This record gives sequence, C-alpha cells and structure tokens, in this order.
Amino acid sequence: MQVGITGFPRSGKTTVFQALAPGVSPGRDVTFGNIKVPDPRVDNLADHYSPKKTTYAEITFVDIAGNPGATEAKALEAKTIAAMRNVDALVHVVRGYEDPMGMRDINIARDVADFNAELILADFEVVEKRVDRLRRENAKTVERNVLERALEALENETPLRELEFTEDELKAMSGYSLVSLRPVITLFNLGEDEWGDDAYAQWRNPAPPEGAGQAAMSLCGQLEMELADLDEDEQAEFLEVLELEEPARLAFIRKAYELTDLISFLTAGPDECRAWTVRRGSPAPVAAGKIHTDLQRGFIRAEVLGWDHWVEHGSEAAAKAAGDYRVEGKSYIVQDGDILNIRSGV
Ligand SMILES: Nc1nc2c(ncn2[C@@H]2O[C@H](COP(=O)(O)OP(=O)(O)OP(=O)(O)O)[C@@H](O)[C@H]2O)c(=O)[nH]1
Ligand SMILES: [Mg+2]
Repeated sequence: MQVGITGFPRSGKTTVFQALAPGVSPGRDVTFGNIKVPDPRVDNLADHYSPKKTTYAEITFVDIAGNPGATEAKALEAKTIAAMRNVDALVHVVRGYEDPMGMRDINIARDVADFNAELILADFEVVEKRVDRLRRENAKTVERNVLERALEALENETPLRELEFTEDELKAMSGYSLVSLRPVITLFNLGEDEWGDDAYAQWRNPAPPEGAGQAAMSLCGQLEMELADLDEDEQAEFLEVLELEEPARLAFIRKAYELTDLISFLTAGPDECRAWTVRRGSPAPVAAGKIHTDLQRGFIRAEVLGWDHWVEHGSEAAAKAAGDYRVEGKSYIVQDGDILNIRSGV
C-alpha cells in the first residue's frame, strides 16, 4: 500500500513522515519510506516454523518536499497534487501548532475545508475537460456516464470518495487518477502546548468524519518523530511519561488498513513465514496472484487454515486431524488471517 503524506506548506508533513517511517531521511524532492507492518500473527508463525526468512507486509509512505520559496501558505503545490495521483490513500496533515514562519494562525477547520476544496477543484478541472470532449463526440459509453455523474458531484462540492461506483465505472475513470476519489486520513498535528490545551480537545480526540472513505486521528508530530528514533526500552519510558498507550504509527497503520479495506493473509513454512495484503472480498485466485501471477493463472485450489483454527490446534497436522484444514475453490473469499497454501498447475 502506498500512502501519500500531503497538506499545506509547513503543516508538518516531513515531521509526520519521520514519525511514521522511522529511520528514513527525507530528500529534496520525493522521499519514499517503507515500513514493515507489525503483525503478531507473523511472529507466532515464525516461532513455530523457525523459517529461513520472515516477511511482514509493507506500507510505503511518500513525502513530497515543500517549495522553500512558497509565499502563499494556503495553496497545494502542483507537484503535491501530482504525487497524490499515484497513491492508494492520502494523509492530510493539518497544522495544529504555531506556524514557525508566523504566516498563518492555527485554524484547523479552515484548513480541512480548504484542502477538500482543493482536491475537488483539481478533479473538476480534469473531469470537466473530458466530459466536454465526450459530449462533443456524442459518446455513449460507461466513461461518459460515470464522468457526468462525477462532474455533477464535484459541482456540488462532494468529493468522489463519497459516491458509489461499480468496478466497471472505476475502471473507466482509472486513467484520470482523480484525487478526491482517494480515501483520506486526516491527521491533526498538534503542538505540545496545543496537545494539553482544552481548547484543542475536539482535535485531540476527533470524532469519526462524516462521509465514506475518511478517517481522522491526532498526534503530536514533533514528539512522535523523536519517539520513533528511540530504541524499544526508551520508547516504552517515553510513552509512559507522555501518558500515551502506543506510538501513533501503530494506530495509524490500523486505520489505514481499515480505511482502504485491506486485509492480510499468511503463508507459512520452513522457508518463509509471510504476511500479504489483499483487498477485503478478494477470491482465492486474486490472493494467489499477490504471491505470483503464475499461481493465479494456474490456480487449482487453496488449502485454508483459518487463524482461529491455527491458534486452537497449534499445528497443521492437528488442524487436519480435526477437519479444520479446508480445501477451497476459485470462489472462496479470503478472510483476514487465513493461512493459505495455493495449489497451482503452472
Ligand atoms: N511545535 C511543533 N512544531 C512542529 C510540529 N511538527 C512540525 N513542526 C515544525 O513546523 C515546521 C515545518 O515542519 P515540516 O515537517 O518541515 O513541515 P512540512 O509540511 O514538511 O513543510 P514543507 O515540506 O516545507 O511544506 C518545522 O519547523 C517543524 O519543526 C509539531 O508537532 N510541533
Ligand atoms: Mg516537508
């Protein structure tokens, strides 16, 4: 999964990036930071199999360097919008600390509204142009239908993520990489003073946003960045002092999976224990294709051990003996935590 970290200039994007992807130093243009998704299920399997290799699912965070010459503190830069087109989900970092440049006051509600308006405007420009053309050509296609519906929503200031689309419609629109279609996690980035200030309580514990495809959470970017740099023992101490339960990074990962409707399935054996990411509702051959396209093409069946059964029986053999090691066909919908063994004829 690729997650783009976006927001207005100097809202703390790079700081948040360093909190989410510890150990990656941001470059001058676009920086990618890969993190392993902590997964106790993978650890559990690795304990059992002692495999040669243990592999966690990954999330790639993308940070776009701001333009140091930017004088307009509000507008999103063209390159920021361009970068949003290639990711699975957006993080909108909202500044909730005093602007070190002193250009703008803290106004979280305004920044959230402005950001949404910018995404809608960016999509509007793309969709309007295309719809004009399809109308002139008198096209009678799925693309025209769906883009006209999208245009109407955008005119009414509704982001496209709030609409429902069929697979075919999404396909017809995919070439335009519309940004308001992307799910968004709004991240209220509070300063240390603001974190403890009751006036900011509604942002520190944000209500779930209305409308599909959105989630919200808060963090203190600066502290989280410092926290991410510490070793495990120091982290535990730091968390206790700050009265935090866990690093914001972990809460963020859970939210991102939920929001993008992704689940993990597992493969296990003496060579490798590994977590894989797949969209919820995917049939077994699609999951097989994540491992290797050949496994999807030649898919015969999937041997499935559900996570609860694994925990209950503690070994493949015991699960088999109990009849809980199932053989499933092409239409089986993969469940979160399934341990899969794909049989393929290619
Ligand atoms: N007090 C406080 N300052 C912060 C926090 N997060 C970021 N800052 C400061 O705000 C300034 C901008 O932070 P960056 O992380 O560089 O912001 P950015 O959005 O990446 O900026 P551009 O890439 O230039 O658009 C820096 O001086 C940070 O130290 C925070 O949580 N608390
Ligand atoms: Mg930056």
